[in-house]
Amino acid sequence: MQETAWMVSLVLMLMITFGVIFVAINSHKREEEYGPLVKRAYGFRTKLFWVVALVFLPAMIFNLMDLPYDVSRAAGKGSPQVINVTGHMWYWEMDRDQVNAGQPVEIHVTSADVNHGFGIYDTDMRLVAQAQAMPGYTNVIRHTFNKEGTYKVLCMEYCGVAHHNMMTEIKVGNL
Ligand SMILES: [Cu+2]
Repeated sequence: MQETAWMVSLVLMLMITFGVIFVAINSHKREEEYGPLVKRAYGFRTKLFWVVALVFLPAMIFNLMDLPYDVSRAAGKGSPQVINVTGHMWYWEMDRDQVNAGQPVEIHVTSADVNHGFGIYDTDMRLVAQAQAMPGYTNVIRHTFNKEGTYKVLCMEYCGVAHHNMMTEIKVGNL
């Protein structure tokens, strides 16, 4: 089996080598023949460039306008409500757990030990926002809670035996 594989690779290597030598020898022989062809290809390339530029540039700008970052920042009258979160094995430490509905919230998520996943679920247990809780790094969630209620926070990354106990709540209401 190994012998066969070796023979096949040897044959392929030889074929590639001969191919490279053939191209190298012939490369400067027929410059005149290729001249018009090259010109045509370059012309096509220029046209293609403009088609791509004219189609994709507006499409890209249109798509970038949909990014939520600017909207969430502009929506806030004044400063956002900041929650600082640290994930521990196996609990969440939050410096506040009540926020106003309809007002932007900025959640700074980090971890004191291993990676955790900070996931926020609404009253129907649908995921509304999430970020990785990483040691030595702070991820920021920008979210505006429009519906009042008690939102559940669950750990979204398995982090040890009591991972399932990493639950807390965020109360969204009218303060
Ligand atoms: Cu966890």
